[in-house]
Amino acid sequence: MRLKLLDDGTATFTATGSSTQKAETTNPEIVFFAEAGSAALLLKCVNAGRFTLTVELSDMGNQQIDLSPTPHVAMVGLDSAGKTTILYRMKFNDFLQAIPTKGFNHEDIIFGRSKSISLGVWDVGGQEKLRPLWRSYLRHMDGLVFVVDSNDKERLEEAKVEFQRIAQAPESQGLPILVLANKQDLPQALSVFDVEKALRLCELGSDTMYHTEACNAMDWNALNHGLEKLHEMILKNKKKKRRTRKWR
Ligand SMILES: Nc1nc2c(ncn2[C@@H]2O[C@H](COP(=O)(O)OP(=O)(O)OP(=O)(O)O)[C@@H](O)[C@H]2O)c(=O)[nH]1
Ligand SMILES: [Mg+2]
Repeated sequence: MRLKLLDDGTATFTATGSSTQKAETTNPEIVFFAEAGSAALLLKCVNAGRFTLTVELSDMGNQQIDLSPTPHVAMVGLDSAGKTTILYRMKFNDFLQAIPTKGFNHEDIIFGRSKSISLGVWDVGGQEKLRPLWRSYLRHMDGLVFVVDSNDKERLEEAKVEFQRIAQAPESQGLPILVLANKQDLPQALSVFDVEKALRLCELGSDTMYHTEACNAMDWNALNHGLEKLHEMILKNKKKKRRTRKWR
């Protein structure tokens, strides 16, 4: 089985007895592997558009490389926090009046200063009866977005309980977290500092990467900045995981 990196940033890999498959790669280490001429690759699994390769390298042991074209994140938070409005702002660059989400919405969004970053976003309904389902969405995710209505002081305690519950769930361990302190356009909105304090972000384990962004659902620049930070953390996390595996 061989992996070949093409000029357009995609990679082809050929499995014995199967046709050539093509996957986008944003993984800089693939360049390294290809340049190192290490072509002993085993296609481990291909499911739901996700590609994982096990790479056998004589000097480094086995490594798994995620060739998924797009990292995936779950976006949760109390009902009416603004999740769906944010999702459609980033997807369609427009304001769409959302109705309460009964299940989930899924969109791939493209952002970044040069519109070069893509992220699959799973926006899960926040009504009380739907919250027990949040955890099940986290299983194959690369990150977590928690949206808070910064103006809704009465429900901040409830937001904290739900935030801590999802952040402490086994499925979230190690996932980078982006907190969107939404609805900053409203006059009573709490600052990032107060939102972080209210959610007790300081109680997250020292190995959990997180970032809080003040935004409103129409503020493309703030949303873009927050999502860029999340994307950076996801890439860092993937690198860290690979390094840990390497030394095991
Ligand atoms: N003023 C203001 N209103 C917002 C903002 N973001 C969302 N809203 C409004 O808040 C309401 C709820 O927004 P949704 O996007 O449906 O909230 P949600 O988090 O998806 O809610 P569920 O689907 O029930 O979990 C809508 O009326 C939005 O227009 C914001 O930044 N500022
Ligand atoms: Mg919604």
